[in-house]
Amino acid sequence: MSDDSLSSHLHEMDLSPDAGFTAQANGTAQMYADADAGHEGFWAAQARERLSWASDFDQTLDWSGAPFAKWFVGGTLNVAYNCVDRHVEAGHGDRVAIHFEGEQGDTRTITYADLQKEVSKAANALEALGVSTGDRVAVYMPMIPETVFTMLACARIGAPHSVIFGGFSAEALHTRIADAEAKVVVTTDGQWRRGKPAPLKAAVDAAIHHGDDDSPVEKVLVVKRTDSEVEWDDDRDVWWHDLVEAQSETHEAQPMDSEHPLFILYTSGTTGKPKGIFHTTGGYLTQAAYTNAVVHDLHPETDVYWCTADVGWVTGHSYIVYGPLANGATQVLYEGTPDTPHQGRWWEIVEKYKVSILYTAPTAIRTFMKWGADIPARSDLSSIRVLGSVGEPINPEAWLWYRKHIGGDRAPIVDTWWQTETGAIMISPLPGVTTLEPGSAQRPIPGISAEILDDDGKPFTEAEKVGYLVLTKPWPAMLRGIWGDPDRYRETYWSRFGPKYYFAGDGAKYDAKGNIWLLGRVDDVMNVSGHRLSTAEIESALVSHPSVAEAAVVGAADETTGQAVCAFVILRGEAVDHGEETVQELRNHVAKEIGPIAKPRQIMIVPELPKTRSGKIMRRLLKDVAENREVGDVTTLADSSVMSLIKDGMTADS
Ligand code: 6R9
Repeated sequence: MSDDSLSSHLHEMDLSPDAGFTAQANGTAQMYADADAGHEGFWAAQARERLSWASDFDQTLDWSGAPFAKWFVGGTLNVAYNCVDRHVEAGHGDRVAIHFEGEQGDTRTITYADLQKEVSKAANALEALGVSTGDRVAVYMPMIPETVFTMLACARIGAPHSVIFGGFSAEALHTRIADAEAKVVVTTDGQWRRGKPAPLKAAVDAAIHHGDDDSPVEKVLVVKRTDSEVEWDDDRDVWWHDLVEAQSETHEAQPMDSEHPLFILYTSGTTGKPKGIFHTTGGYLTQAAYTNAVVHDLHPETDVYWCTADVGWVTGHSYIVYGPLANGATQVLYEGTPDTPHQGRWWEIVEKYKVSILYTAPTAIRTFMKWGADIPARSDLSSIRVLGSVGEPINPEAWLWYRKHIGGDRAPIVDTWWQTETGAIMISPLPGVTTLEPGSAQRPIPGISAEILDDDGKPFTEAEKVGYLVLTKPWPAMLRGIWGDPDRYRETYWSRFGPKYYFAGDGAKYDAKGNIWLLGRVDDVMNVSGHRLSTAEIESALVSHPSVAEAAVVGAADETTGQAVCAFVILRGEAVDHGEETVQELRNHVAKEIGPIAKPRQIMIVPELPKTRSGKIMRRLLKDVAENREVGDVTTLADSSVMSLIKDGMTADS
């Protein structure tokens, strides 16, 4: 579709809420007014309505130690009890919690009663391995039910988990295990990827035997998933089927303080070192449950919900495990890739389970667009009534395709902006309430306050002017800090515009209707297929290769993945440039250091990098090169001939 026909198409569409939808929607226009009338009162009501507290809280928010928040002070509750036991106690034990669909076609149906037994057994097993309240447990697993059992078992005993995405390398795993000082790692022998088993435990072994460091890991609990050969340490390694299966099916959930740490999740920052974002109990669960109810419009008795994220990312934490299970949802958990065994796999799953709410990422939608609308057309998608998008801005074209080919031209799309740090959805339309605007996340949900600031830190409301998104009031699911590094927390989020504003790191603007449009990161963080990667982290991976002297990484626009990693590399004097072979070697090196997702799409070997007089690499100029644009202003370069050197080198190569 050309831009012209796209905009005329948009003009003709009526995207106001459907009356029938509004009549049954969980979200209401009144909520905005209620939250405006009393921020803390609104959240206190959400906390009491949506969760079961072992003891009620006596203060809603303690902001006296800002920017370190305490929510629902004095209250106690158990997250696993809220996500599992109370549903069984309420008579919903027979309700399906998880429809598991393995990549190989194996399936498992897990009811809430089953879940209670599985989580209890896993909690008993972790305790048998010496885990107690406050100990950290690393989880390095694929998308299988045991992963959910493990996370909930940790929550049950108050042992914060640190889930590490199964696509990360041994090296990345090592850093994260060391930073959190995890006592136990839960993993699998391998994982299914495109019909083949890929090893997983091997990376745990390598992460533990890393150089001369003393590993904090005492035990490794291993689920057999692919039946692959693994190395075994009799003193340290334990099979899940030996230990967990032998445990009692009952386990008493102990109430935790509302501010007890629930999990740590590492995310990329602007420096090489990943940040351990940590979340606590009462506030996090309140907002996860509330947003899943009002933004996804989840009705647990009738909906079948499916969030396609990996549990290794925050979306999997909040919208596979905690939000939906706190609400007693029935959901699909799918292990594999969208094109195994064929490109219609997702749509067959939607048809099979009658999925009514689908939450996915723009990069997936753009991939499906590329594969063609005839593929989803082969399945019956009429069960779908709400669509969600998360991870990066969704371009209007992809929005319209999603609405038309997946949503039957009728399902509202919620474009949800949030971050690992925010813990839960912050900016999004409410289905049944909001008149939708394709491409825009629109406005903060009830209970959340945001502004856009100019370079001087002044809020503005003019349309089409570009500024920085900030959050202006504390919210229940906000991060409580960076694990072990309170200063970095203050510096990263609360200093750019002073201590009053949480700086999200995203550019934003308003349109003439007052909708917020998110414009991508303004810092050195890239967004590749909705995954956050830091330029600094990939640069340090590259320079750790013996042939590399210096490296600069930029995110260049990419039609499918949003951004793609492009690296500019200066080789060491003694290193020989073997052309394509060297490039391949460096790409593989990055995959080994960080993981395949960080593999540069393109590596350009260059003689020099553009630097300012103070020695800062001017990534803006490299981005111009990577995106095949005329190179911008070079006047601040220390040596203005560098750019022509780089450009000449590239034309010679191609
Ligand atoms: C949930 C998640 C956070 C960054 C965030 C922003 C981008 C996420 C978005 C979006 C535009 C949306 N982002 N959702 N940008 N529209 N609906 O993705 O967390 O991995 O921490 O990434 O992703 O740039 O700052 P996380």
